[in-house]
Amino acid sequence: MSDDGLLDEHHYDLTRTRQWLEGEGGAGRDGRARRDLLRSLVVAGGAAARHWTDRAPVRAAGPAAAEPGPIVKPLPPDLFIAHGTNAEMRWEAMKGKGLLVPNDRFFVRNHTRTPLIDARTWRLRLHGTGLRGAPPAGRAVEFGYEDLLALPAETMTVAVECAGNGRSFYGTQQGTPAEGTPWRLGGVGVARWRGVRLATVLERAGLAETAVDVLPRGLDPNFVTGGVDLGPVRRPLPVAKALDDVLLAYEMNGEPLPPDHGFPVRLVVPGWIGVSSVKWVGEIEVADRPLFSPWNTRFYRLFGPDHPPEGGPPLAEQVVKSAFELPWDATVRAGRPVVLTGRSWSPHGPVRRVEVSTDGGATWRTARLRGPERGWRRWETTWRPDRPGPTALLARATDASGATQPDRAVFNTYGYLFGAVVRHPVLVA
Ligand SMILES: Nc1nc2c(c(=O)[nH]1)N[C@H]1C(S)=C(S)[C@@H](COP(=O)(O)O)O[C@H]1N2
Ligand SMILES: [Mo]
Repeated sequence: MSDDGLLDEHHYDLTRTRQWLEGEGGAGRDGRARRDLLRSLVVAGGAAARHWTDRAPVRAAGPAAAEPGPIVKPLPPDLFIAHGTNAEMRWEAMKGKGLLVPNDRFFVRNHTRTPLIDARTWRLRLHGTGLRGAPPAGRAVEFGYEDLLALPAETMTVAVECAGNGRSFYGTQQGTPAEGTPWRLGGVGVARWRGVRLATVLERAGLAETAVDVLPRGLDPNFVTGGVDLGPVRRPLPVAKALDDVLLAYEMNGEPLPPDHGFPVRLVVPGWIGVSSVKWVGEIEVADRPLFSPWNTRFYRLFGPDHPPEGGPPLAEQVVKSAFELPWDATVRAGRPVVLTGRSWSPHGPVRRVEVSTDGGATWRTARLRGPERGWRRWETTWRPDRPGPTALLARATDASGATQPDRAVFNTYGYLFGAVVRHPVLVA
């Protein structure tokens, strides 16, 4: 049914990219001319998404007063940095907090806007050639919200992190700005997700032995870029990963999923870049052949001078990162001890060591690791700043596999996977 090697995202993307280039993949409803992949990054034209214009309109919030914003929850400036349709968590908002990021300060990454969906009429529709049923179209199976709640539930505490988290440092720290939302380090959050294993739903829908890929689609408005309608956010997953540890989550930190985080149901795909965790999922295509969408061909692959001209090697798992729970450009008092706290995380395994420099990287000390690791690890170290003036705080984590944070990240046009040590500016006064 599935190639276990496809559990590894790097291997998965390499395999799928090769298949795409060789014309093996199913075009299906997501078909795009393969030459598009070989064209420049910003495709000017294309017949991509005519199919998607028949989608149901988004239900607007309440009576047609003011047009609702792209994000529904309040975004107080002490908790968030606004970036258009996205909102970044301020790291100082995690100081003194437990392991989990409370829902009121969890970052939001919307390609368009948060749809308001009525759980009573919402359906999850599974269809495609990877389900047992009459060929060639397969059959459609539907689940309502209550149907999912009635299935065996599972809970997992994992991070969701945008592949572009840290993107702004390609510009500010390395002098090579990348296009896209200029996240600092707040495009990540850890929550306790509860829901049904995607495996359970796939099995109940009649997963065929021949199934290869699943393609979840969001119910948010179509993503239009450069005048081209690319359809709803959707990104294929190999069946091996779908059956392994993917959750169809309906709860976040003990509450029903908030609208901005995917109500009524979203995917949570542990260890994989954030875009895999499709929010507001309404439909899952299950296919007996590889599937493609702009989100695993045009976007979320590595392009640029240090990468092959056609793009790639594509995105692997996230990279090791660290952040201080401190305002950007914080001021600290000279001559007084200050407890520096932060968190580090890795997709490869537990964080084993965190080193901190308070003098711009000249000398390093080892931070104390605190509490359990779930999603990330908290740490702290005491610093007694003496000399007044500007300095930079640096934190560098190493995980159990030996993976650590380099001084520089290899540039890519879209600024994904910034894993280098970040220089956090601080003023000693
Ligand atoms: N339907 C849909 N799913 C989506 C997105 C989106 O715009 N639409 N954004 C993706 C991206 S790029 C990320 S990083 C995560 C962010 O999840 P959050 O907004 O709950 O933090 O959702 C993913 N799922
Ligand atoms: Mo993302």
